[in-house]
Parts: sequence; structure tokens; C-alpha cells
Amino acid sequence: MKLVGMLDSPYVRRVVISLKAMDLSFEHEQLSVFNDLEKMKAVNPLMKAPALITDEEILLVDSTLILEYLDRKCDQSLSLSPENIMDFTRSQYLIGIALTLCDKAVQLFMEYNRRPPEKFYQEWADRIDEQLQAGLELLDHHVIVNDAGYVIAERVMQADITIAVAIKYIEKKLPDLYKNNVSNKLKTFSTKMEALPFFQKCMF
Ligand SMILES: N[C@@H](CCC(=O)N[C@@H](CS)C(=O)NCC(=O)O)C(=O)O
Repeated sequence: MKLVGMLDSPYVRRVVISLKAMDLSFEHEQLSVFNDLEKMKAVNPLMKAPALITDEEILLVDSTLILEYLDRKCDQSLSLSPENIMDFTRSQYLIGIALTLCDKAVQLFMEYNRRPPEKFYQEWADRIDEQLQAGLELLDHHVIVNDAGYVIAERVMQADITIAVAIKYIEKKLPDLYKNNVSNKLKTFSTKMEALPFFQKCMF
């Protein structure tokens, strides 16, 4: 299996950390969707990251679809998705918020850093900012860490990974938002997750 994409993408990072947590072997090709475009196109004509090339040479895109595939492939004792329907629903709820934070944080970063200044779209940026603040408030309210230090089970699961990856992306790419709008509870959770070996091997 080969995973293509850079670790400064929250979507790539959630997949790489998950591959390690699932103890699946893979090759990681760190290509940028911007700086390595031609090489990226050769692997993935859709020009998106992450891209997973399976052992059967099938191209999978979108981190959530890739993770669904990996979850079926790994030893079921290492699955990152809870079996119990109540836990699964809570997990999907938290992942949904965290992925929205990733989407909106990436969009806002692009708005400030990729769009020519004369084409800056203020109303769009304001809307994204509101969505980010709402997402951070929801996450702060609904992240309840158990005695083991995780949000769903006694071990790391996909919800933990995706929340932590979203917060790290915001910390790195939108430092003012991190400073002013990420609660101490979420900052502490992020720091604890980032100290785990799976995360340490996949530094942003
Ligand atoms: N929903 C997708 C989002 C992936 C995504 O937007 N990746 C960015 C890199 S952070 C990308 O490929 N950008 C290039 C583009 O959209 O053309 C996922 O979960 O994989």
C-alpha cells in the first residue's frame, strides 16, 4: 500500500497516524498538491491528497473513505471505529465537527495565503470564521475525556485522532484563532494526543 500526501494536511495526517495505530505497513510518498503537482497528477489525476494506492493498485481518495477501507483491512482488535452504536454515533458526531474544522481552517488559510490580495473575499472569510468559532465551541462542549485520557474508549480511536489533528492544524496555520478561540481543555487534549508515539512519528 502507498499513501501519498504531506503531513501538513490534516486529512493526510489523520490517515498516516491511523495506519500506524492500526499497525498496517505502508509506503509514504510525501508529495505536495501544489509544489509537486506533476508527480502528484501521475499518481492521482484528481490532484488531491490523501491518495491511497492499494496493493491491487486501486486509487482511493478522501480520508474518510480511505479510513473506512483501512478499518476493514486491519486486525479488528485495532479498529479505530467503535462497534457499539451509541459510541459509534458519538464518535461520528465528534469526527463531523473536527472534519468541519479542518475544512474551514484549510479554506481560511487558503483565503489569506493563496488568493491574490485584490481578490480577497471578505464575506466568505467572515462566514468561515464564524463556522470555525461555532465548531470550536461545540467541540469544547462535547469533548469529555475519560480516565484513560480519550473521548470514546480506553484507547485511541478515530475521534481522538481527528480532533487532535484538527487542533494541531489550527495551531500551526491559524495561530491567532488558536490563541483566542481554542479552549484550554482542547489545548490540553491536543498536547496529550500529540505526545503519543503514533503522533510523534507523524509530526506536522
Ligand atoms: N475531504 C477530503 C479533503 C482533502 C483535501 O481537501 N486535501 C487538500 C490538501 S489539505 C487538497 O487535496 N487540496 C488540493 C485540492 O483540493 O485541489 C479528505 O478528507 O480527504
